[in-house]
Amino acid sequence: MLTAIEKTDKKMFELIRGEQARQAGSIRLIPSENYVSVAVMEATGSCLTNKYAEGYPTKRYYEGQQFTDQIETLACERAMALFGADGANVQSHSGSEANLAVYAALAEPGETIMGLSLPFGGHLTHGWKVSYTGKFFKSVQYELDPSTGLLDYDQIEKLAREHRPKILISGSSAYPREIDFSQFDRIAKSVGAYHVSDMAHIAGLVAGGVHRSPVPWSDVVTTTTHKTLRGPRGGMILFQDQHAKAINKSVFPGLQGGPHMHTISGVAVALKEAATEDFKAYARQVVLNAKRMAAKLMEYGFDLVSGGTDNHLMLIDLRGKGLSGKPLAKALDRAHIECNYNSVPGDTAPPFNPSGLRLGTPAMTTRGMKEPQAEQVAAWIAAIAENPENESVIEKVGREVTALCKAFPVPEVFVRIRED
Ligand code: DSN
Repeated sequence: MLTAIEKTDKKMFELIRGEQARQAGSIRLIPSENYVSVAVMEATGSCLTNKYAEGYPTKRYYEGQQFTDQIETLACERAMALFGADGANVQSHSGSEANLAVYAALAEPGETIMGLSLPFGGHLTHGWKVSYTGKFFKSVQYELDPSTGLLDYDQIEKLAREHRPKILISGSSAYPREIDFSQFDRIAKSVGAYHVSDMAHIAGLVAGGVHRSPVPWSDVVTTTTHKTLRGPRGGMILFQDQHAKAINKSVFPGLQGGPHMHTISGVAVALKEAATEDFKAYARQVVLNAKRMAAKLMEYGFDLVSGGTDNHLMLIDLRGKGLSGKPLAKALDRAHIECNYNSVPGDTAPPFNPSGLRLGTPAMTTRGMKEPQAEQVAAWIAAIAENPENESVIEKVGREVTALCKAFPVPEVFVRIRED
């Protein structure tokens, strides 16, 4: 039977089908990606995409909110219960918008924000110079200790005392170690700053109890909903009661119009899933897989930033092997192993061809892969890194990856858009 898309738009049908096959047939190691459940996909692809709901539950600017009010309230209640927060806003369209909304709520343009520098693992929106967060606010950036690849809380404190930021940001996009949020809280309090934590990468690990939570140590916590948390793509903000009014006003009407109710319903489903014992086991396995992959990669002679991982990701520093990230990532992609090239601390190579690879285990773990598969992936990466231009090795690895992917199927979604 033809799907509706196939009938209406053959070209788009083929493109979506191609992407679905690509996702099913690749080992996806980009640490910020995952596979959502069929339940999350159904909610996200539901009739809620047809509805405007500007405002907040019971205070909307449009009628017809009999169900949307309940959906948004449910999503907020689940977020607050899962993370132990006083309040939640689930309307941000993305993590970047959530961050900007929070800074705008807590600081005036031109005031100082302080976050981890992008080449050291921070996010663009933590005040990096090309992001508006680095233009609207005065941005001070801390770095990792180049000798250990670790956060240096003494340095952060020194910088905070010197610049006295209005907002101190913790959290990262490429930091493989556990973050001690209590240190950030202490430093922020000592200089009169707000502590904003961006837990986008680790939200699922926090929900699963395998990473300490930033919530008790932060004024405000932002997150995306689609990484380790395994929901649809979106943003979420958790806050202490005292910040509720400012944060909500900043998201709407400050930065956005109507919330994406289809996404919010998918987030609510993902939050329910994240509160289960199955999800706790998933989060544990994500970390076990990452640790095993990291250990194996080091056995194969790779340098890992900070010498390993505590969480879902690792960062290979390829400088010792005389390789750079982009050609190796492209060679791996030809073997259906998907990762991203990334700067490493102290990198002098340009960001478009940096010296590192960033790998993560959330997506492969969703497929049910465990330590033996993590070891196998490390062996394949090592084989291709030996000679990234040897197409016969790449083809051989590619065939083996395809076989492994068949043994660990992904949540089946495409059939769900068939008409019946
Ligand atoms: N959060 C980034 C990542 O880690 O991939 C994208 O903005």
